[in-house]
Parts: sequence; C-alpha cells; structure tokens
Amino acid sequence: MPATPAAPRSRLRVAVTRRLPEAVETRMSELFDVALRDDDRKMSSDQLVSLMQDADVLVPTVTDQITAAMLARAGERLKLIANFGAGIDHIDVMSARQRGVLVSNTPGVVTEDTADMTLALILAVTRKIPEGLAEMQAGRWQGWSPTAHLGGRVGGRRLGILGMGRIGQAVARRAAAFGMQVHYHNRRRLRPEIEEALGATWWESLDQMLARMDIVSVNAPHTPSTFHLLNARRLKLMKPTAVIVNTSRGEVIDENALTRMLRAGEIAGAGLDVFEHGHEINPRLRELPNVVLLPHMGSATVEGRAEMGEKVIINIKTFSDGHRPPDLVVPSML
Ligand code: 8YV
Repeated sequence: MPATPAAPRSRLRVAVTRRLPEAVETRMSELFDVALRDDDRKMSSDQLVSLMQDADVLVPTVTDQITAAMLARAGERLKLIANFGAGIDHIDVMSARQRGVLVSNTPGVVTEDTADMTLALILAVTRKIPEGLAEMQAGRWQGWSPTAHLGGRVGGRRLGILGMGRIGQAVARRAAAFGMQVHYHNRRRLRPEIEEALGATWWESLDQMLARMDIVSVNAPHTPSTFHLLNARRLKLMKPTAVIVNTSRGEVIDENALTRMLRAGEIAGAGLDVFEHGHEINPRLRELPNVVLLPHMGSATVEGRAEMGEKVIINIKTFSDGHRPPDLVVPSML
C-alpha cells in the first residue's frame, strides 16, 4: 500500500512582543503563523496576557515581566515561552513549568558583545572618555595640555569579576589582553585548567575580593540569591579609588546605595548599562561626572540580534517538530 503522507501539522501560532530585526521576522513568518507587532512599544501586562491566551508560543524580551499571576490567566494554549535574550529573570520559570509551559532562551550569542561593552565601560570610566567627548562637542577644547584629562591606566590593575559564566570568562580574556590582573568570585570555582587558561584567581569570599579590587565587573545573573548582592555593606568594602561596572542586571547592585557612595566619593566611578528598575534610573546618577550610563546596549549589535533571532527560531522549530528545544531553561540554571 502506498504510504499516505502525514497530514501537515497545523503551524504553531507564535506571538512576538516587540519588533525584531526584519530578517528574523521574515523567517519566523515563513515557518510559523506569527502575530507580529506594528509598533515597538512595551506591552502592558493585560496585553501580554491576551497575547498568551491566543498563542502556542510567546517570544518575549527582557522588558516583558511574566509573572505567576499572568501565567494563571494565560489559559491552556500556551506551550512555550521562547525568550529573545539570555537572561530569564523577568519570567517566572517555575510557575511556567508547573503549568506545563516550557521556557527557552538564547545563551552564547550575547557573550562576546556584552564582554566588549564591559571593557568599553571600564575604559570609558577610567580614561574619562565622556569628559573628552563633551569638551570636543561643546567646542571647549583649547589644545593639548600635559595635565588635562588624566585618567588611570588599566594595565596592572586588579579586576574582580563577580559571576564567572560565559560572559565573565569573555571579560577575563579581554582584561588579560589589556594587562589587567584577573580575579573572580563565583558560586562554583572553575576547573583548574580553565582558571589557568584565563590566568584568573578565585576568591571564595566576595567580601575579601571586593576590598582588594581596583575595578569590579558585575557579570552575574539576577536570581533570588544575587538580588542586592552588592548592598551598602559590601559596596563600603570597596576601595574609594575603585570603579564598578555592570553589564548584567541592575538588581544585583543596590542602586540607591551605589548612588550615595558615588556622590560621596566613597567609590571613584561607575559604568552602568543596566539598572535596578529597568529604564527608570535614579535621577541622581545622571548628575554624576564619574558615572557613564548606557541604555542596556551590551548585546546590541546587528550580528548579535540576528543570532538571537536564529536561536529563538531554532528553539521554536525544534519544539514544533516534537523535540525538546535546545536552549531549554531548567531549574538547575535558576
Ligand atoms: C538582551 C540581555 O538585549 O540577553 C540578555 O539577557 O540582557 C540583553 O543583552 C535582552 O535580554 C533582550 O531581551
């Protein structure tokens, strides 16, 4: 008997919360039944819930908080949350699991760009790049002077990396190339051969590491155990000459405490790409000359966004073919 071709499975309904690069949207539309956005405004929680009610797959970003209460209202249709981004702290992954909703993310493809931005911030703060830029843009430059714009040399400085996952390690490689001495604190110590290849020194005690570093880079995800890990007490351990940079998640630092200490000169400078309350930044931070602020640009490259889109598509496609998405988020990662 001739084999009967399997009836084509109906295409998954995929709802995307933000505008994505055009090529990503086009490819998604070829593969799935996609509800794309006309504009790029952040959605309200009610809008997100109604998207979830009407989709098999939701593609959110870091700006979409997905809570247990919202998942409870989402109904039965949603089966996969394919996050466009590596960090999943905006999604209540445990509640999703309890409801049988899988969560996937895009690890790996944001690593190198975010590490580049970490180094950019370290250099911007220590070498006073915004000060020079402002002077040039205002037409105030009166010519070279032996005593103007003196920053600090990064070579030879001690860099303490908080969180030695993929991005932390990529920061370590770059920092070593700049001649910095690399130190790190991580829940788990790296394997000796990795530590050796990175030339990185492990500190079991975060407090002790903080007290000895010239530069501290936050590269730890936001989880219940890293929330305000750098609180007022720990920030006070840092040298007054030290600089802190954060390209990970704002919630790891107590932003108000940091702002107070920067104002008081108890920490010399900061380079921040992420903030405790999303884009609602402590306004005092904007007034400080020793602070470089960026609007969460760490992974913002054309190449990176395309790769994030590809990962999202692979996760959805694999799921739609009846397999486990390759970048499934599992409880041990939380
Ligand atoms: C992304 C990020 O741009 O991947 C992450 O976790 O923080 C960013 O680099 C953002 O998450 C997109 O949703």
